Parts: sequence; C-alpha cells; structure tokens
Amino acid sequence: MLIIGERINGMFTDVKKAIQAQDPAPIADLARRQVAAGANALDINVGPASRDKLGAMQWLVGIAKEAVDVPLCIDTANAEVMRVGLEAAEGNAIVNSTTGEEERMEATLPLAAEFNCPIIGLTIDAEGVPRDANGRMEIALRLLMACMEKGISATDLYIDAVILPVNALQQVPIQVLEAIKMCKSLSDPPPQTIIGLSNVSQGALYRELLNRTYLVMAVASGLDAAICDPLDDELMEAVIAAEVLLNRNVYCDDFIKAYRR
Ligand code: THG
Repeated sequence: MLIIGERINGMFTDVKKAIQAQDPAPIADLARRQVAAGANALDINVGPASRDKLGAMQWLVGIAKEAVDVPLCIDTANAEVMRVGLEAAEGNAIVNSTTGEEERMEATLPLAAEFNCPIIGLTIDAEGVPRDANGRMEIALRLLMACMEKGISATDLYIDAVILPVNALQQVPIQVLEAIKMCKSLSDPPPQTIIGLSNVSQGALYRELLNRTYLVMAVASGLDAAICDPLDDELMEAVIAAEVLLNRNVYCDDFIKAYRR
C-alpha cells in the first residue's frame, strides 16, 4: 500500500502561514514527521490562497526534497505549476493529476512521459464527476487508452475514482468502492487505484473514524494507494492490520511495530 502524506497542502492553516512567511521550518518538519510515520511519498499542493503559485510550488518541493528522500506527488491542475514542481523534484515525482478531459490530458500526459513518472487520473470529464461506478469506468478507460498512446504503462497510471463528502452525497462511497474493484479488469496488468481519503469526511463529525473505516473498506476492495494523513496513528494501524488480514503483508514485524507505537 502506497501511503502519500496529505499534510503539505496550502489548504491547511499552518502550511499557508509558512508559505506566506517563507518559513521553511514547518514544511521540513511536516515532511520528516510524515515519512517517520510511514508515508512512502508526499503530496505537495500550494493551496487555493497562494498568489505566486509557481514560486510557492518550487519553494515547497525544494524544502521537502531536502528534508526527505521519497517521491513528491505534485498536486496541481495547472500545467505550468506542474512542470515547475516536476523540475524541482528532479525526477522523483508523481503527477497529480489529469482528468479525462482532452485538454487536461494533452497538457499533462506528455509531462508524465517526459519526466518518466507515474500519473494520477481523476475520473472527471467536462460534465464533472459521474454519478456511478460505470460512469467512472468509462473515463478510466479513456485515461488508460490515452496513456497507452503516450507510452505510459498501465501500472504507472493511478485511477482516482474521486471520493466526495459522505455527509453531502451518501451514495458516493459505495460507487467508488465498486469502481476500485472494476479497475482491476480494465487491462492486464491493470492500472493502479488511489483515493484522496480525507475528502470522504469533509464537513462531517467523527472524521477520523470515517476516514479509517473507509480506508479499510477500500483496501479490501483492492485499493493500491491513498493520499491521507499518516500522522493519524489509528489510521496507520488500521491500514497495516487490514493488509495483514488480506494476506498482503506478512503477519509479524510491521504489525507488531505498528501496534507498539
Ligand atoms: N485526489 C487526488 N488528489 C487530491 C485529492 C483527491 N489532493 C487534495 C485532496 N484530494 C487530498 N488532500 C486533502 C487534504 C486535506 C483535506 C482533505 C483532502 C482536508 N482538509 C481540512 C478540511 O478541508 O476540512 C482542512 C482543515 C484544516 O485547516 O486543518 O480535509 O481526492 N488525486
């Protein structure tokens, strides 16, 4: 299971403040703590408020890269910001993300090919997020075909079936689980699957309980990666236990280590 730490995101007040003050210490600290807690990669997002998005992305990536040695998941819808982030990451990166829209794919897929890195494809098109799992799969197939054309292998494509807040749209979590399962029959080898976990609980009470319960369900449905908060100990314990119970991880070392923490 690929755990991508979500905390270096200008959506969070501490990160936003650090960007505005150009103070590297809180960013380096978040990078180190997330990796120490078990993150295998870090999401980097300048957030909605940043005025100089190019400068902010370059700055964040530089600090994270110096602090830790894991792939950086460059999280932006802007192709220019994406290029700056990929250049700063010097080849150890993940493109987050493209949608199934022609223009977004044209702008983003060549970057993944050029920098030789995996890419996250959101199941979104001009009409937005489809209602159900089948609609998500139509876009996933389009993303997969486009990647093939550009020489990006299926295993370098992470399909993100777009999880939305359960308190607003209660039918979505089950459709996303269905989509995760369906992805495995799109090709051989199939594309990988990912979700931005914390979306599911935005605006809800008992966020951590919702997050960890849903992550376990998604892992059982075949999820390969999650953008989530590795500083949430109970979340990390739950995912490790789930992998042991699904025979995807050897019972013993990891499990006992997680439990003792
Ligand atoms: N898919 C992909 N990338 C993504 C997402 C996704 N990147 C961004 C996001 N979704 C995943 N990361 C977050 C980070 C924070 C929160 C949710 C998802 C979050 N933030 C608090 C909130 O909005 O309530 C902020 C609260 C605070 O300020 O402390 O929940 O789906 N590919």
